[in-house]
Amino acid sequence: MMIPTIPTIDEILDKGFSRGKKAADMKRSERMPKHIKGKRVEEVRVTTACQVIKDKLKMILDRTPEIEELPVFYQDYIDITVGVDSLKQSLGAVNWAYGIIAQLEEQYRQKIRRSAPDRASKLRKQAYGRISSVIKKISKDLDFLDYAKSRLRNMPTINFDAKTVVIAGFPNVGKSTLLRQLTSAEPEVANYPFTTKGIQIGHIERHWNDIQIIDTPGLLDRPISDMNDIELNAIVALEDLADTILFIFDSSETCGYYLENQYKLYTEIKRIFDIPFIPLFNKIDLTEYESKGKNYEYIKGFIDKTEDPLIISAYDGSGVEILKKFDSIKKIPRDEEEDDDYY
Ligand SMILES: Nc1nc2c(ncn2[C@@H]2O[C@H](COP(=O)(O)OP(=O)(O)OP(=O)(O)O)[C@@H](O)[C@H]2O)c(=O)[nH]1
Ligand SMILES: [Mg+2]
Repeated sequence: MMIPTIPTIDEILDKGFSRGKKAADMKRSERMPKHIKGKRVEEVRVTTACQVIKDKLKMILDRTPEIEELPVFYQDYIDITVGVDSLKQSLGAVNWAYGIIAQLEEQYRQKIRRSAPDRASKLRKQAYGRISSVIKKISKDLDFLDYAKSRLRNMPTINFDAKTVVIAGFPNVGKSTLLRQLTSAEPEVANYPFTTKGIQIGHIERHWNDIQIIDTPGLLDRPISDMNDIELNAIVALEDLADTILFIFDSSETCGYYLENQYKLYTEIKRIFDIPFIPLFNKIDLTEYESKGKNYEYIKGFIDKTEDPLIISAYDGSGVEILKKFDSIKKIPRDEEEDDDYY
């Protein structure tokens, strides 16, 4: 998705110059007075090379979508992954090169036309030198675009019409396990934190409605400004996509984090996002909560502090209970179209 295949500077120049040479050879085989032909050959060599190079650059610009026209989620995703400013800067450089090559094409076409026949080939060489140096100047930008292409290759495909549940919580609490339970998606599950680094999506159908369930990387209870890029993926999904947040607690604390810290994150996220929440206490099978044994009071303390929580083990078939909660989800309108139309 997103960015087309990016040629290297050598590919661009080789292609341009070899096509220029071919066009010159063709011209040379035409019947024409000699003193005119020499100049025509060089002229066509320069203009063909420029056109081929311009086409290559234009292809990059045309096939890369306007970043501002993308849904906000994609803009934020690109920003976290490669940086919107860097991407724009590199595209700007390609556009700059396109403009300069177009100028050189026109400039040298005229110069060669007006030159003495024996100077034409010298002018052509001069043009080639200048073309090469322009393309070499955008070498780093082409490298960056190629890097951006590979980083954005796995950009998730979002259905912006579907009602969307975003699963959030501390690392290792069972978010991906739950997504696997609820949908046919197969996110990686592992017994260590930060297994999920990007965004995973599963779909279910409820009463003919598509519900999109998004699994996110784990969050820690720290300010957004201290979060790493992996965590920011989760924040962006909450901010741009969530119609409901399914917040997972690990009631067994086997994830390695205290319920107290998990609860702090829960209240913090609740404070930031004005979105309905479904709190869910997971891994109850690892506790003695149900038999009212050890730690019962401790866990109950947290359960009682949350509103209408679900208490489950993602391992058993507790999906139905959760799905029922999804029936009341309402799509939250987001102001993607805050542009000119209204003014
Ligand atoms: N016993 C038990 N283990 C569970 C339950 N849910 C998840 N686990 C285990 O907990 C570990 C973490 O599960 P994941 O689904 O990878 O957790 P996550 O929240 O997606 O983790 P990150 O992506 O790293 O943030 C895995 O070893 C799971 O098998 C549960 O209900 N009961
Ligand atoms: Mg995960």
